[in-house]
Amino acid sequence: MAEDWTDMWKDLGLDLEKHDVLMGALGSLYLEWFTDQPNRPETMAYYDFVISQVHGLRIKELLDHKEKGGTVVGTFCLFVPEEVIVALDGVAVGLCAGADFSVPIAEAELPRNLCPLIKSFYGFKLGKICPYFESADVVVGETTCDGKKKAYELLGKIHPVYVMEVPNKKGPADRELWRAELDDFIAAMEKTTGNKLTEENLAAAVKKVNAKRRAIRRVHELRWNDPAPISGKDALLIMQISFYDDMDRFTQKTNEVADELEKRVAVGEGVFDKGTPRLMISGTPMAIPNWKVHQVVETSGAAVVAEEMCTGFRYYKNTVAEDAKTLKEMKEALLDHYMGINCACFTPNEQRLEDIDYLYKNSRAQGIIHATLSFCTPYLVEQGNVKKFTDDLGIPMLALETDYSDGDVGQLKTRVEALLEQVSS
Ligand code: BJ8
Repeated sequence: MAEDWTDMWKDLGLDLEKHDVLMGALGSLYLEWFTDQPNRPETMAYYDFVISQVHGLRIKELLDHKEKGGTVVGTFCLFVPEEVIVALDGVAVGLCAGADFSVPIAEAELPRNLCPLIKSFYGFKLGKICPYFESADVVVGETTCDGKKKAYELLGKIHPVYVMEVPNKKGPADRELWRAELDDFIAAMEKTTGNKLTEENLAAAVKKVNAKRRAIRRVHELRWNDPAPISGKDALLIMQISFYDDMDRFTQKTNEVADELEKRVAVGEGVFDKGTPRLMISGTPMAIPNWKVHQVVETSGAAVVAEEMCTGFRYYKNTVAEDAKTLKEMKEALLDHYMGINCACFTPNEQRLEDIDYLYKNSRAQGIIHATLSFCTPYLVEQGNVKKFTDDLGIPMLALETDYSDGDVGQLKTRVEALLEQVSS
């Protein structure tokens, strides 16, 4: 019989009524969009289990960790150095930020014309519907965009928040700023966790996080084959779950998926027919349960074979150097890694175009969808650079701006179909 987690949710102070509605909707959507995909890799059963327990067993694990003296740290951005959190015996969890359900709750306090990711996470806290939020000892925010920066100010009034200042450029002075921010962050996390950062615990944490990044990369690169051995939707799901799950278990299970996919590739087995049109998606991150664009593409006769986004290539592209010996060298290696994330919050951000080029060619995509969350100024403005770049190379590109509602699904489908006509002509 399925475990009843109601008492745990009550103890966390969740609004049970709202939480039930959310979980009911998530469950039906998942069944409809994921479990019925034809010829799914068998190893995806683990991720089905994780989703079935996303607010149950995993939350129990986090609470057990806290009971043993550990810390839970909530995050929303790749810039928060998870290696430091792990080294100090903390668990980093990506907080709920991808559901339309919590957006109207946030709109009681936030403007309507604001990115849905921000409204979603703020609504989850305000409405008391996210057990990850309620389990987090502290939320670490960042100054990557104005909306988030100001929302953390409000969030700080209802939850413990620590904000890192992320530079806007990548010059020497910016590196200095980020170095000071990293030092302050380490000091703050040492205080929160009661542990001290050492060469040993940081080296072990770097190896652990690198192993996770490499496992995801294995799965994502196997999609470069034709036929793709796994759907884009499942590859995105694995990426999204990487922000929640126990790290060692996730790495092991994701390597098992990669092993299965390698066998499929060896015999030419795929989830789509060989020759199915291949699209790459580039843009803002897609937090659970934001699967809309992938669903539209993969029900329109195409496969998503790569994501140039933080829930994709930007996360696993680089690992942190493992050969640093002293704490000082290790911190420099962390700086190198984090300054290498090509987010649109930087200006200029030309290296993102190199990433797009690399991923497009290697994944053997035939077109690009630039997908941006509504009101995300950095990515919407940068879209112009991407368009010019793809036009110069003769790459078909579709620019989409969308939110978490399903009101535009029909229109998205029509536009994706038009892109596919262009791809196959
Ligand atoms: S490193 S992409 S995760 S900032 S919240 S910028 S969508 S308006 S999420 Fe991001 Fe870190 Fe960069 Fe990646 Fe736009 Fe919305 Fe801001 Fe957003």
